[in-house]
Amino acid sequence: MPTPLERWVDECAQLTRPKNIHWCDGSEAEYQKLTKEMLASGTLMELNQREYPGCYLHRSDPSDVARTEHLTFVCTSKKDDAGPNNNWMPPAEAKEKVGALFSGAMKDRTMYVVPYIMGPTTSRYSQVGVELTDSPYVAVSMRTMTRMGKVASDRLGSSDHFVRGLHSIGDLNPDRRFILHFPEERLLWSVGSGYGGNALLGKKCHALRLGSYMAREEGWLAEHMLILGIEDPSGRTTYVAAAFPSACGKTNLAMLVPPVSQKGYKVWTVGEDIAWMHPGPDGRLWAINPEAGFFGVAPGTNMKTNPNVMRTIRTNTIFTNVAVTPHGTPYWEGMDGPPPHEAIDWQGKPWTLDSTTKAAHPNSRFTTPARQCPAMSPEWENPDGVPISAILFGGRRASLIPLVYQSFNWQHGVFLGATMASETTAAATGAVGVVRRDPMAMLPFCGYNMGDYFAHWLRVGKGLTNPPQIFRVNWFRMSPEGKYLWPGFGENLRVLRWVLNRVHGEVGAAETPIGYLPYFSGIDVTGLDVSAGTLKELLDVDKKEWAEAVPGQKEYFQKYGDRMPKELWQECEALEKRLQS
Ligand code: GTP
Ligand code: SPV
Ligand code: MN
Repeated sequence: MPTPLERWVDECAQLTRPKNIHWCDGSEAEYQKLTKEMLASGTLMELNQREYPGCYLHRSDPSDVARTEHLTFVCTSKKDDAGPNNNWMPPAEAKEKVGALFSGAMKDRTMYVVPYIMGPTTSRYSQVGVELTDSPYVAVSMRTMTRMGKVASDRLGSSDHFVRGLHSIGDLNPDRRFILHFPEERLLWSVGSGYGGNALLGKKCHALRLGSYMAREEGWLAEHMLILGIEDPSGRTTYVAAAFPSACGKTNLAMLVPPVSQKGYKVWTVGEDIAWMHPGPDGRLWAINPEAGFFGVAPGTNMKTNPNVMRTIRTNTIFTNVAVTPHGTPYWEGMDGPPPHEAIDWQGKPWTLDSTTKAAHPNSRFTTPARQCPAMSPEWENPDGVPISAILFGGRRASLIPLVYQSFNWQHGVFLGATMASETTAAATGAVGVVRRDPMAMLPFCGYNMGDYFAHWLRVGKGLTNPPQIFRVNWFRMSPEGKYLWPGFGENLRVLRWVLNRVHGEVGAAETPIGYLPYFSGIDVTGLDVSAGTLKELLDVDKKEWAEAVPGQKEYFQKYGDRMPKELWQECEALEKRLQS
């Protein structure tokens, strides 16, 4: 009797007609073999193996360098269940239309059967998925990003309970590119792209879009959040989860290195992109990182902004769309030291210091194993997860939003997350720098109607006797001259210290219409180039500006019609009232 997996592989092979089928075991030997084949075919290029052992460069198709939100669909039977936050196609229509693109798509190619686990191998919160792909780059990347191969097929056994993901790079033409989610069947179909979030199906497609859908059914949260532990000088470790939109600072914050001025503090990384959080028997929220690797933004990464990841990516890393120096080492804008006089840019073209174009693509990335990160928490693979004491929501906002403030309670905190907006970045195709609503940093990743998602957040909070405290942060507030007011990166620990103090009831706060703000003495700026005036600007709450912002929030909520929970409307009204008084 064939297993459910064997039957499904067979069905997909009938449709896509691969030349061979390779069942991935996730072994080192297999990784070496696939790498060698990709070096031979030109899919990978060797970097300087003395300086970057086991590191390779991949150049993607120039039209396939970021997530494509307009080609991403949630295919629920009812349109309203996908909500105005998602593109929608009826499942039958989607299967007919995109089935035609899959038909014969793997002719002359190998189909890799990639079983994977999202989450620590033995955790009851973890889930098995299987991705069928015709891209060896995807197969080896999945080995870095997930627990891939035999561990996963062993956990699956002959069970039918796994997320099915069918992926083909197709012809890479954006006109024939679709990223489809069928949450009712726990099924993913992705064709026409080899890019991370579109093609490594365990990540955004499974862990977030299908994950959020399952989380609502089962009473937990699947979120676009980093997870970190802060050990203070007394030896106490407090865990924080933080949602920032794509390319807004999760990886950097997750690996923060305390500056020398912050003696006795240590930050432990648990995750840097996704958190699965379950209510525990103790009434707290417990988080696991479903991933095993980092798919991080390269530009701007250096020994000052993120020394831990710079150390992580020196071995066993695939760089995608970065530039290469004549010395064979990777290069991107914002790397340490003076830029090279010449390089080969991300498209393989000669580049010099005089070039007006970027050497690396603004969304160039590294794929690297988490276990290589020197800051990895000893708890990062704990099957029970870590208990979360604080949740941060942070966007990229030049104005209005203070450096940090705290919600009055869970419901108000959900309102703070729901009204988040942020400037768009190069992580998705489209305009960069445009402020858009991005509730909980989940706009591109919530696999169902966002009105229902807000209601789910409220419900989860009600079930927690010891819920995390909720905060908003903004590292990106600017002076009228367009300069960042806050130094950011390692110095963000000073803000986290205020968060910790609030969580542990160790510091007071000013009650303002928008929430609890730090007193000026609450943020330690000793030794920083941040004047009293600048700190005042960072923490300023301009009642008039806030009053002007509320209609936009209401207009956004209006989109969700009767799916919008009344509690968040009440929060709007309460905010307006507080602003008037
Ligand atoms: P995804 O992987 O797309 O989800 O992104 P991410 O949220 O992990 O973003 P990441 O940490 O890679 O940060 C991306 C960009 O934000 C880089 O250009 C960083 O230099 C910049 N950045 C991160 N932290 C800070 C900060 O504290 N201050 C400032 N000004 N910029 C920051
Ligand atoms: C993001 O865009 O938020 C990422 C990169 O983390 S990707 O996996 O491509 O979505
Ligand atoms: Mn992300």
